[in-house]
Amino acid sequence: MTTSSPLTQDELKALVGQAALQYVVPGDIVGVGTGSTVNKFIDALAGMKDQIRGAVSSSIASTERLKALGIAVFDANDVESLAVYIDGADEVDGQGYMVKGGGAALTREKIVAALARRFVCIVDESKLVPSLGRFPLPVEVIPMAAQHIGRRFAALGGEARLRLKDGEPLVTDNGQHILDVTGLSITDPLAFESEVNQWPGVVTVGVFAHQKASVCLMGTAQGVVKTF
Ligand code: ABF
Repeated sequence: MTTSSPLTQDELKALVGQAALQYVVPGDIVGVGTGSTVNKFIDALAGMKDQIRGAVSSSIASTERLKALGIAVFDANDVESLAVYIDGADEVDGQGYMVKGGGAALTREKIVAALARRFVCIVDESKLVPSLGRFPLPVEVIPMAAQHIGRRFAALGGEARLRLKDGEPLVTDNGQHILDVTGLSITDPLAFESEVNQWPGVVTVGVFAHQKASVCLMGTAQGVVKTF
């Protein structure tokens, strides 16, 4: 009996990217996230681009990929709401709470997610966690506030590091910086997001609890599982 080799993480991402198409409403404008899993969705979406009006994108990177595939990209201000937002995550728990921002696009992701009636999270099985906090928490900050915010995280037992790119502080699509915070145990994602969101200098915290996922498609060796 031959056993098939386990699927690679890339193949799992392609599986869920394709599976997310079932949530796209023909004739609609689709909310599109950021990251390598979403890239698989974008590539699959191109196969039905004549059935949609276009997309609202959450990053320059996704915008460029969408346009290169001939999919029109609308400004978020051009729409009042979206039927669906498709995005990845760095961590997702069983209730749909997520940690996002590994791709530095968390602010625009949260903005577009807030426009959507349904948030479909697409992940490979490595992203499912019992509770949030294993992945270093991304926080987009106004640069002048970075040290002060880092001290506030230290008071919570966290350690904040400025995200670098080529040895310099990474600058987001919005011109801000990112702190990655380790050592946190996020037992109440809603309360944590509400608390950190209102710290002066915080642009966006990478906990998606108020904008949590309503559907989660997970790529597993057995195929795509709808975990909720
Ligand atoms: C994006 O997807 C980010 O918020 C998150 O960090 C990333 C996950 O990236 P990947 O799909 O490449 O694992 O939405």
